[in-house]
Amino acid sequence: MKTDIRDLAIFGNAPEFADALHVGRPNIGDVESFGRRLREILESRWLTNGGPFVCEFEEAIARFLGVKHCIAMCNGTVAMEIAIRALGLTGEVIVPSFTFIATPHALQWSGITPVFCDIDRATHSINPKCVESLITSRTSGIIGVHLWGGPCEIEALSRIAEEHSLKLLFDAAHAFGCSYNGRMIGSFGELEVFSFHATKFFNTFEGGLVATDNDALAERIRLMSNYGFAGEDEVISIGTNGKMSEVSAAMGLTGLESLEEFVAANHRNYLEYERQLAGLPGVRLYKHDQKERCNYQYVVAEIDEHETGITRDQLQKILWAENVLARRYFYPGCHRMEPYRSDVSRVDLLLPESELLCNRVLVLPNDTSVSVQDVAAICRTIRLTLENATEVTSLLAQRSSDRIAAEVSA
Ligand code: T4K
Repeated sequence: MKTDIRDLAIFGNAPEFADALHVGRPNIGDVESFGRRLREILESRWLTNGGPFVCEFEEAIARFLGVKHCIAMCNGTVAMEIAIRALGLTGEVIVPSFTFIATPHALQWSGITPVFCDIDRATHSINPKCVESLITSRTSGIIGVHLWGGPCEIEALSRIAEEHSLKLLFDAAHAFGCSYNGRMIGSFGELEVFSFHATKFFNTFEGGLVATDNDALAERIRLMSNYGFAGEDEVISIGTNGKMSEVSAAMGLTGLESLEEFVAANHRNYLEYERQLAGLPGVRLYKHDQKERCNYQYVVAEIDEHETGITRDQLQKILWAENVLARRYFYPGCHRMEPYRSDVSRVDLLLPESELLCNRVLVLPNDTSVSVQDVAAICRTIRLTLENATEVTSLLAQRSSDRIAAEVSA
């Protein structure tokens, strides 16, 4: 156990963890159960194209979410692109910048301009007041992102969408197993899009899904995800290949059997992070509404360098040296990534809250491979660093000037 900052790995010592702790280590579920399904797939020689496991998976998810239609897809990004096209979105769509790049990219890829909107400090999600100020005659829709599994302000967004006749859809990539006013996320807006990527707490290796209560829309999306095929050799719409494979569905069905266990491990660790970091000046954990269901996957710490005396990036480097691969999701913000940052029409873009969070957020490891003892050790490193911030920063400065001197003399 490290009790002196001179023991930190960044100053040349052994790391706290021999094996890296990741943000996004997949939860696996019961290997035997998956193995049985895999054998069945191989023996049946039915590997994809709406096979029995995909059908079973879609039905199971629809029951779990309490939604009429679920269309499983190869990943969340393609699911979003198909959803955008099926909804007939055009022109401009309002979207937060503080999200994974897939959200605006799905629009841009479809020839639609993502109009970046600022977020609310408390929810980290799109701010309905900012949404209203961005609506123009070209706006066709709004995409809310339930960031970290915390629901957007769904009622306010629904009101705005209705008043302006806009389509409202949600990127629910983080929100599988989460609720809003007691109702599972999945049936709000026109549709909601999930990601079941390996790094999500519930995964299908790669995978995604569109959930909707709208019969006609579901039909269109299903057609589009299979090239528009309505029969053996009849194509009735534009389409692409968005299909989920049988092996992914088998992984999903296996994961569903352990879902409660995954959430329980996440929640246990979340509470431990909360306990261990309590009272540490300048560190604030993103809080979930206790009345709602939540998957507790993302443990999101805001590091306020004015209070901690050390920057988020310095803390990240210290943690990485200890083999704790904490992530700066979603730095530097989509608007500061290509092709958006070079777009001259965006030079006046002001997103103060998004900028602030992009520079403060550090996401900490949390999954079934992370133990309570691991969490305690991570938090000890954070506490040791922040409680000695002045000394740590001067040692870091010393270390970098020594390095420069060594390079110059080499
Ligand atoms: N909307 C939102 C809000 C999203 O967050 C995402 C995806 C999407 C849409 C799009 O859904 P998909 O099309 O992906 O279904 C990761 C994921 O690739 C991405 O799916 C996810 N969001 C995003 C938040 O995280 P990276 O670039 O951070 O991944 P990477 O390769 O650095 O992996 C993260 C950590 O996980 C690493 O430390 C290694 C570890 N890892 C990763 C994989 C793939 C493992 O231990 N095992 C693995 O198999 O984007």
